[in-house]
Amino acid sequence: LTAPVPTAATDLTLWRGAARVLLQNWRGDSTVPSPGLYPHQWSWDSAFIAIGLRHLSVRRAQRELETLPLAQWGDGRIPHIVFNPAVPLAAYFPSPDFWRSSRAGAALGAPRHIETSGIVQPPVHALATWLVHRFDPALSRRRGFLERLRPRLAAWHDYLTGQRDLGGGGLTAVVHPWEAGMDNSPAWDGPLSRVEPVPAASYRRADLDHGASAERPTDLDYGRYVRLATDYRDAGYLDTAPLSFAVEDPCVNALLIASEHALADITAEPGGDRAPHERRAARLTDALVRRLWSPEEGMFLNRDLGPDRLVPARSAAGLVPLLVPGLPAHVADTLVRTAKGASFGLGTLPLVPSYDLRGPDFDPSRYWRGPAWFNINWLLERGLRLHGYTGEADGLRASMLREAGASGFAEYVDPCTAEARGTRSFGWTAALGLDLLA
Ligand code: 9WN
Repeated sequence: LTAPVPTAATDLTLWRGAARVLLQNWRGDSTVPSPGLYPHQWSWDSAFIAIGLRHLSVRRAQRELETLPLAQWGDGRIPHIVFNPAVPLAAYFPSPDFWRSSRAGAALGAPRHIETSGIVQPPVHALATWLVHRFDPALSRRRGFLERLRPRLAAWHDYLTGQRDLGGGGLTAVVHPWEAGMDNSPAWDGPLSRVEPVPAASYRRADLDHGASAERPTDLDYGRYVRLATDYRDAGYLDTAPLSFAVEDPCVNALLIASEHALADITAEPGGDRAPHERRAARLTDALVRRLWSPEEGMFLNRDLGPDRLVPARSAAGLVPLLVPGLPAHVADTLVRTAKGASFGLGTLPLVPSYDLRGPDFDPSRYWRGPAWFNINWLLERGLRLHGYTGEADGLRASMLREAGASGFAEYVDPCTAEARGTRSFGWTAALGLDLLA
């Protein structure tokens, strides 16, 4: 153990509970989000988990972040799932025999001996790497932690800002709802409506073995997810192939900007030039505001690159840019006002919901269509602090600490009652709880 164990009784209970989850979900060189529902390594989960794991074991946190890019493809993409070959195929769908990465992705340099998915997830990795480094710089230097990760993180960001600038406007785009990490957000309903679902009988949903169907995406959503993933795979995972789904997401881009700033720090630490990364972060920030800011809604929206227009759905993804350091002050202030308003209830509800409480499709239990998620609330807490909203940040922190433990480290909770939803003993809920406690 590298962190002091807290002395206050309630903190100690939370600390013990969170530590238990992280120890139980550890698989030797990375952490599973949940042993039943998600039994492999997930990309953005690993980054959030490492941020919390550093308080228990810096070595494990470093290992978590080092393991993931071992599965990086030659074109720079870090896959959204790295499959554990010891887990039976039927345990999770889509399984490695669906993605067939080592064959279908061969031309793009997919690893030959590790099976992965072919899509990506939000780039939280450089941010996590920098936070883990800073926690114990001496150990990090001794192990060459930053040296090993820096070129891989740079290639990852080059991929996202290069090949994935599908709209040509200076932002990165997602080609599947799973890539944004908010799988069934109402923000995808419009863009997804153009996608022909595959027949339900052509695959088996393993998620329903572990999760209540009222808390998971619908079969219609799944039919469309599978269609998109199949088409992408059959086109050899090429981003130049015609894509029926391409969206610029404010949360993904905000995380890319935060991570690009972290990459500047990572580069400067051994004496490298931070300027190219700072310049890229500034360009991305300009593009984010130019392409995704909606003054009418007082928040950021998704841009659907098919018709090239903003999607009117108000998802919490549109508040996450609050964590961008160079955001114009009037934009940051407006975001906080929106978060505190009737749509998102910051300061009045236990946690900020994933979707507008007053939106036509709001559902307090169904996954990313309303429930509150701890990673999004952690990002907002960070953003509030960054822009000087200390009181709001303190309130959100206290609430997250209370609900993380009370919910049994739930995957998500009802945003109004804080009742647990989804799976329990969920990796990033435990990790980020631990991080807020420290
Ligand atoms: C698909 C692992 C992942 C998270 C995502 C969350 C959920 C997967 C699924 O679980 O997605 O990637 O099977 O539902 O939406 O954010 O990374 O925890």
